[in-house]
Amino acid sequence: MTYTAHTDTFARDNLPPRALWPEFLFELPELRYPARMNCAAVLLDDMVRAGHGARPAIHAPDGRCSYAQLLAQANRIANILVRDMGLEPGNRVLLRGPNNPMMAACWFAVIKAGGIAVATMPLLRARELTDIVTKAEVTHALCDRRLAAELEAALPACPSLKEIKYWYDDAPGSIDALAARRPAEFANVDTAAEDVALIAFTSGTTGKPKGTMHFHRDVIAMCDCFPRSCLKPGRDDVFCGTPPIAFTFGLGGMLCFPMRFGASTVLVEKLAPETLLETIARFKATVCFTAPTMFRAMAGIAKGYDLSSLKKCVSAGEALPAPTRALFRQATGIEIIDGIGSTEMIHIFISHTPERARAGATGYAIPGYRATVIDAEDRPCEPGVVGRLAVKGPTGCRYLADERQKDYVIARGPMRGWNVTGDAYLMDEDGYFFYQARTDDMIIAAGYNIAGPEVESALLAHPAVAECGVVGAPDEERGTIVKAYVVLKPGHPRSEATIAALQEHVKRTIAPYKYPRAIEFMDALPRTETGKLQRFRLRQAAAEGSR
Ligand code: 3UK
Repeated sequence: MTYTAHTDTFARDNLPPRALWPEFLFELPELRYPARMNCAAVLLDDMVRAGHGARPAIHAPDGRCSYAQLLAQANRIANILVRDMGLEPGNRVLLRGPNNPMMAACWFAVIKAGGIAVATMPLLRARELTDIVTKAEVTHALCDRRLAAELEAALPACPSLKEIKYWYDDAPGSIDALAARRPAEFANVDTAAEDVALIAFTSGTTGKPKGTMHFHRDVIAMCDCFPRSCLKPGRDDVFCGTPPIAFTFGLGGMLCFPMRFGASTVLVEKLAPETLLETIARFKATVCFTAPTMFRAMAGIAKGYDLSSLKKCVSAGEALPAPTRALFRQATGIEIIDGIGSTEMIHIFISHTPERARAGATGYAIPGYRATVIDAEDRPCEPGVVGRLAVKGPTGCRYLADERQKDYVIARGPMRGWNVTGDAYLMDEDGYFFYQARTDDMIIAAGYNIAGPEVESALLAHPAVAECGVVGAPDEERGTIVKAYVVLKPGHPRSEATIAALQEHVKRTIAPYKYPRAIEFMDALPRTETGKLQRFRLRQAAAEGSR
């Protein structure tokens, strides 16, 4: 490893052993980065130096700021971190806030000062914050005042966390107050490209959260892969969307991608389908990042909004069902760009351009990455055969001190160094990848392997269905049956007749043995803050026989 700027070597000391690292590929010339880089300097200082200073960087409901203003604010906060809070390069800094301009400025400030950003989802509770702070030995925190309560509740159990400051706060020692008095210049810490820049915790549904470590180089690589080859943004693009900056999907889409291309981003704290549509209309947004359910909800009400500015949409986090792609295209004329990414890989690695979209497929391995499907013994599957998705590229999985590293990265044999995402996929003859389910979400009913998302996709094509989730439910007679939890659109009765109609519809759409023998109606489905369906909760409900 090359020169490090970290005087606090915690992150480096807790990287997985080299033998368990994934293999990294830097086949594209644009992915060969210098040995030293600070990714915040690349995304901010270098852009201002290149003449983007006066151009808009962030739009928010209470105003906008230019690249030069964002740089100045990030520098002021970096000065606070170093002078007022005693930050040493390599210290971990918790960031806690919704998507707003201060959250963005603080993220850049931490990275500029050589700190390691540990951004957290706004809704996390004291218990979850404690797990993260203790695991990453977080020393400092920058937090939106409105989210102080849970952080303070966590403090007694977080002895490593000694320095906290709040923003959007009137107190004399707040970030806002101090920033006004600190210089707008800052000498960036000259980090190595292989110094850890951020630790992102997985929005894991079970077990202790896993911290994934990403280098400065990885942040720039995520900008130079998916956006460059699939999204192709330009400097006049205005990004908007829902993923939190604390989620690497949002870190890329809502902050780093627009900055890398000299474009701008709309940061809005809370977005529902209506408010996201209003945001697009009000800020003339051209690019929208969100999850499949949001696209589906927006399609239903898009008519009432002026979406003429919108050109490109990116869906990730969950599989994009073919009916949702079709509904959104009918409503807006836009062919959604689907892409699978993960916190471990930092961002999207299989996707497509809008022109090369295929219904039901996530896309192909994007330039810079390779992907394949393997069987239980790590052997490549033939096209058309369902197996485990494996990928490698310029980014990859490095868990912070975690035994589970060997579950994500193959440690031996001919596939050594490939990242295994935990998804069941098949690849067709053309190299397109078709999502089936999470490997552990496959339903085995009457000896058949059934992928819940395929049944969901079929149900979603029925006009009565707003949302649905399909899992295996224990059944005395049959072992396991397919069970669907369905949220109906307004005006459709929760009746036996509706159940029968939905079952008939599925039998006509896909192989009849896959139809849901049980259907239960719900007001809403259980989802994570990142928009993912919590299938384990549906499985629990099914196991408890909540009917
Ligand atoms: C699932 C998808 C089918 C899949 C993420 C884009 O979701 C992100 O990261 P997470 O760590 O979850 C990863 C898992 O989510 N998934 C994500 N996208 C798709 N399944 N089609 C998709 N398009 O199970 C994957 O293993 O929360 C997504 C960028 C950055 C991210 N962190």
